[in-house]
Amino acid sequence: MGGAILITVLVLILLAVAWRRPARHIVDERVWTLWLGVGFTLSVLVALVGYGLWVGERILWRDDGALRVAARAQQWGWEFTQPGPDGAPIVTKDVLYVPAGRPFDIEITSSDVIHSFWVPRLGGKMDAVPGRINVTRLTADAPGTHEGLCAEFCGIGHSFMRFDVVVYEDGAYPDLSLTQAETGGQP
Ligand SMILES: [Cu+2]
Repeated sequence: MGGAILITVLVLILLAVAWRRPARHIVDERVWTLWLGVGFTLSVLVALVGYGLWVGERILWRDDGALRVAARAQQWGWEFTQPGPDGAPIVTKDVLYVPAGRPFDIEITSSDVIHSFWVPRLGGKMDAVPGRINVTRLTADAPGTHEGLCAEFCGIGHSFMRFDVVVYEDGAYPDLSLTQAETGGQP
């Protein structure tokens, strides 16, 4: 947004200058073409592509022993498998528990139609496709609760297909008493 405003204002200023300028040429057009047309555009593009690669690299999973959790979508809810209070995996409905400050890989799949896993505050949106496991890496920096939702229209209950990501202080597992949790799931 900031960059877009900056460029828009710059273009408007140049337009105003051009409008008021007498017919004689103060600056050679080649300077404008070279520095603004090519130089400016290329540097913005290189910066954006560099940033995109850096961000993209961060959400790729790697085999480095990071925490692994699983999300299974079905019309119209989410089932999460994650480590429980004693480390053994537990399965929960519509709530995912993850520790703060540690990257975790999430295996996303679906039992019926295509859904999409999205937690806007954590970034990274990934499709949940039946018969396929898509893995993405996310990190929650601080404890708190983030809203998540299905981002792919999947039927009449799609808009209710929401969930919470509860981020807890690493080592201090939150109270599960309000959650429907069952033990014994496979991560
Ligand atoms: Cu949906």
